[in-house]
Amino acid sequence: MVTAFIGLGANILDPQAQLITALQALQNLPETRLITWSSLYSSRPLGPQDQPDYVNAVAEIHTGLSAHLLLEQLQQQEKHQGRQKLRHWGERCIDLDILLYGDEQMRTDDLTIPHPGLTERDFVLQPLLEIAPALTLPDGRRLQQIVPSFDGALTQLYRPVIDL
Ligand code: ROI
Repeated sequence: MVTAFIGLGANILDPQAQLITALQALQNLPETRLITWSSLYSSRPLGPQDQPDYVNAVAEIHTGLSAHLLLEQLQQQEKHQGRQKLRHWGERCIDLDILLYGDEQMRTDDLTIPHPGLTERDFVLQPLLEIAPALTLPDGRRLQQIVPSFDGALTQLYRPVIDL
């Protein structure tokens, strides 16, 4: 089993409910257990400003799936929840990103791990710090020492109840 961290985001069609549905779905992926999850956070959009604020969270899973199979499963879940590509960096009803997959570093056409936005975006770093404050990245840097370049005025909302 590999410890992986998943970033969740949404800003249309009841974002909080979409994130809770997606957290529940992580628990139901094959060969996968949901270990813990962060609070939901409200954040200003990175990208075009004429879109609603986002709700973001991070989850920790243990999985027997390879990184690519995990990506496939996450994309299937996004589809299931009605994700449509509207515009580049535009609004979305659910976005599920692999942030970290064990200590792997990889770069393929469809998958870069660690996620390039991980160290840049406060809406990823803050929830990740909430659930894994002692985390060290595959390149040896400590999460706590990273200062994000995008600071979207994050507000911590609440930690949802998920039935495991
Ligand atoms: N902005 C915020 N605040 N949160 C997100 O999850 C998010 N996701 C995206 C883009 C459009 C880059 N902006 C975002 O994909």
